[in-house]
Amino acid sequence: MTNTNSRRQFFAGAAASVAGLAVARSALAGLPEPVIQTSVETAPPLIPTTGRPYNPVVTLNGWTLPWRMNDGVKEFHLVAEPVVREVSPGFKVNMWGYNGQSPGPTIEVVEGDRVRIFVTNKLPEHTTIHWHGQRLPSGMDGVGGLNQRAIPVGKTFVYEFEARRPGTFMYHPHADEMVQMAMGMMGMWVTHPKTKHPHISEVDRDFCFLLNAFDIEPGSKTPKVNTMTDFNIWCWNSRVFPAIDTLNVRLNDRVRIRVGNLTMTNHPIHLHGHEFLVTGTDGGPTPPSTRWYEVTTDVAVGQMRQIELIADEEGDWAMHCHKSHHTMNAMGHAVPTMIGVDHRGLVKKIQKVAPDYMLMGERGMADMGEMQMSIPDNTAPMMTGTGQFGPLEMGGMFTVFKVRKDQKPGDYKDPGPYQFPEGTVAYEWNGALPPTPRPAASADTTPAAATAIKPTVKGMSH
Ligand SMILES: [Cu+2]
Repeated sequence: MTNTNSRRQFFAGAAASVAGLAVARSALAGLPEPVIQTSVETAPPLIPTTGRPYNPVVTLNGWTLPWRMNDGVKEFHLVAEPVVREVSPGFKVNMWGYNGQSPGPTIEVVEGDRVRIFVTNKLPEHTTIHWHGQRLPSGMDGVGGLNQRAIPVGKTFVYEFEARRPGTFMYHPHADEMVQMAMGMMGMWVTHPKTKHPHISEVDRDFCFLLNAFDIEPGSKTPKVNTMTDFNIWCWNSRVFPAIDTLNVRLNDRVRIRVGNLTMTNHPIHLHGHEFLVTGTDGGPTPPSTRWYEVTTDVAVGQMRQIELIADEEGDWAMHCHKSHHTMNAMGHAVPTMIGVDHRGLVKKIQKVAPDYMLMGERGMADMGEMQMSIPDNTAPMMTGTGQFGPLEMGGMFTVFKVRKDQKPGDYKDPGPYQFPEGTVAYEWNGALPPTPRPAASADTTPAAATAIKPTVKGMSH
């Protein structure tokens, strides 16, 4: 989070200001001017200066949409448009999104707020917005054809409803949905409670992000829109590790993390070093009596989950999807497994006809983390990221939860690598190794483990 000062100024007057306004003023007389975001960095929380107060969220590699109060109604302006999203440095993708980015900005309101959202369609085809999870009048639900006429190219439609219940929500098109979501059209919505809620705790840090995925041929710039399940770019808010910002917190902070899934598969989200409670689901806050501690929670397609924890262990803690192929970037899944294959001499023979040929995976794939292999121009390395001890060999849906004693309240900047106290890092054993006794292979090839459990088996009646 560099460049914080200029962004602070930007947000200070953001409710009434414009940045990179691209829609003609005359066409929008009376509408709030759309605010366009060009940065992919995590914006600081947008402290509300109008309307009811609340404790704002921080959107990973994203931002909150400023609003205008108009006669007691909170007015937002979303512009559906083609955007270029930097998925990681040097990897720029032609997406469709809102107000300059994919995902679109987070919308934050307070329970009971009257909300009016102007949606201008600057896409090459019609669109709608569905307000995923909300209680609202049927005609505001955004399913093209069913609840409304789709918004034609160049037109602006108005959605208006009361934010009736607090929780974590999403928004996305419900018109040519497969294509428009595959192109990155989505965003988050957070409704804060209007008064102290028995099932919603006040937290020191409140993060949110969407799980999203793309199918982008290495070297190409536009997602394939007809892909059903075989996606290759696994993102949090249209970013891949190590380009996803870290979650930086102060020791003993109470932390809430809100996750929504708009990919086409489920993602078991796993946090190291701490246990957490699932304090919210699609239906809102969970009653405390229904909660239990987890270190992984599955977020299914179309679901939202809120997790909460006390960050009481200092350090650098991995946080990632536990499907190991989702912590990799673009890779060919058709590559044969070469572990244990003796192919001495083979590479030299092949290199006579294909000089750049490299054989991967003879000793596992860890070499990929540091290999200087040439990749097509516009893609992300398959396994990447470097920590203080070397390559992380990760990509995709992975980041680091950084817990520090000296992180100031309200400071979200990356504190850098953890300074491990002496004697607390796994170390090399330099002494002699004891002999490893192994049972001789017996005639019936019974594994040693089976032998070991015999006493238990004997106790059972035959
Ligand atoms: Cu996953």
